Amino acid sequence: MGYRIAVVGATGNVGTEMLTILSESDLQVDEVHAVASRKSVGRIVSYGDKDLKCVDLDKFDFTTVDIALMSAGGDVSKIWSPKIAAAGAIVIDNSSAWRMDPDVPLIVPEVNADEVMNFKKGIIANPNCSTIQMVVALKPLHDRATIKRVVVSTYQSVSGGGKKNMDELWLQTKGIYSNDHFQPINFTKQIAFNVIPHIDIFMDSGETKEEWKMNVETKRILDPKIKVTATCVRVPTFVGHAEALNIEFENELSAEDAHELLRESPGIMVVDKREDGGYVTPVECVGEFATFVSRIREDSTQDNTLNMWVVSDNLRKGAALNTVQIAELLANRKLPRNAQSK
Ligand code: 11C
Repeated sequence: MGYRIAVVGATGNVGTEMLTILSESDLQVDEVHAVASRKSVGRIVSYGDKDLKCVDLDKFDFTTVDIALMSAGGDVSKIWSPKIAAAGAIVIDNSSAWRMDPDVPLIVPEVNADEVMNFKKGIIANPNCSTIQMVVALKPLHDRATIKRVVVSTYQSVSGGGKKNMDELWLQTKGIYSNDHFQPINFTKQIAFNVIPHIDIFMDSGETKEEWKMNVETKRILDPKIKVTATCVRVPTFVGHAEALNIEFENELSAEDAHELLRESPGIMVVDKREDGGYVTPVECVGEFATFVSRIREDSTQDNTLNMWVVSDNLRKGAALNTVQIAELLANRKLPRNAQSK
């Protein structure tokens, strides 16, 4: 018997990707429900070649499903994830609401799959997109040479902030060509033909919450001893986040060995030819499942240190794909059906 799954936030950037990836997954699925806020009730979304009509979150009976894939934002998750868990379904939540809760596992299947069943509250958290692609790339290197410190600069696409941010980039870009000036709405500055070193709110330390997340989430998922310092930047691309990493190790690791190691590691595609175009850029990763690693090289200014470039589809591995992979992990570990189903 297959699982019954609800996708909550089914009309959003990530929700629609969850439905697509779920329809292509090996997961045994009997039923899928598209659940959304009241304003989207009745909207049609695609699940493979089927159409699903969105049903109202306020009215949906979660005792009828085994797993809820949530991508409805932190505020909705804080209210709804405990209610859904109380109805007996396991919640896999894409928001930041539960990531630091010690009773909620924070999972990247390639890195810490074994922690997935420790869901004491019935909730499992999906990390931030920029963290996921970084830890997938760091894990094999850490296992081999023990990472001490990572300095990361991100180049994050506007889709990380949702459809409204994609619309703003599009309209502002057109507006600049047609002299029809479009003031920033969702961004703090013009995003078209510009870059903005500010994602999420400012913290007391002066770093942004996106930068803080990369640090604390990496510690939780990979190793609390690793130091991470980040500068997160929004760039005018639609989908795909890129990251420049500088990684300092306890032990020696050559660029050549890192290249070989990464080539054999799960979820990673190494594209690294030292020639024109011998690396991956965000437009090439769109729709792909892999985390791409390019430009692996030794840092000549410091011992035991490598630089590399990491690119991934933030809506897929950074969000929907990782969530579906967590559901697959649960299925592989024989998650029982919802005990509250009649
Ligand atoms: C962005 N990384 O690119 C963010 C989106 O904590 O899940 C995801 C925010 C989060 O804007």
